[in-house]
Amino acid sequence: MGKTTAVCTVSDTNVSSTEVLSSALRARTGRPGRHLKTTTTVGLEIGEWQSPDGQTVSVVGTPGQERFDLVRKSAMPRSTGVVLWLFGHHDLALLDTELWLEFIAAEVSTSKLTVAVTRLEEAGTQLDGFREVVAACDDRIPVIAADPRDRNSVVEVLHTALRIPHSSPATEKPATEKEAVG
Ligand SMILES: Nc1nc2c(ncn2[C@@H]2O[C@H](COP(=O)(O)OP(=O)(O)OP(=O)(O)O)[C@@H](O)[C@H]2O)c(=O)[nH]1
Ligand SMILES: [Mg+2]
Repeated sequence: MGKTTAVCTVSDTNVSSTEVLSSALRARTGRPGRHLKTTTTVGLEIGEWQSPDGQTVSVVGTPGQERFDLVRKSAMPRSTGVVLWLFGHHDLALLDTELWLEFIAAEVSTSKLTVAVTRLEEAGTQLDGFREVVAACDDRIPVIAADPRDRNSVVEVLHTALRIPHSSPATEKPATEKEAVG
């Protein structure tokens, strides 16, 4: 959780919004939402970020709800990096992690995956549990704590997702366009 927030926090341009009121969604589907927020994303939201070496990175937020899996599946394959944003302050966070990894691994190579965990401080927990679950899927997947409201934190996630070395960003080869999907 935190995808929409992260895209808006880091984007240098206006982000096209596909947020709807959860109550409107509930009224239409007749099903209660499981999330605690008043809005949820139903399509792709696209922002732009300039990487330190001058490349334009499209930052794409996807819907988090299961019913929109076709939208996620359409965005993931053509991305350079995929970020799984997880809600750390949650009783079922580790199970959630396992299920999402299974879903994503069926769609794209785990070599382009990064896991970002939010609200760890509120949960009073550590990354260790998440690292264990992620390593069982692929121990090369980076796992980091992140706050989508904080630009530096989201930039760190993007560096990790795009495998940009933190110390020498200028060594990256120029490419026409990169894409990071969350
Ligand atoms: N306190 C706190 N709030 C957070 C943190 N991360 C996200 N939030 C808040 O939690 C909410 C997250 O909402 P979104 O960014 O809309 O999450 P999303 O992943 O886009 O959700 P869906 O589109 O429904 O899948 C926002 O109100 C954020 O401000 C965090 O680390 N700490
Ligand atoms: Mg969203």
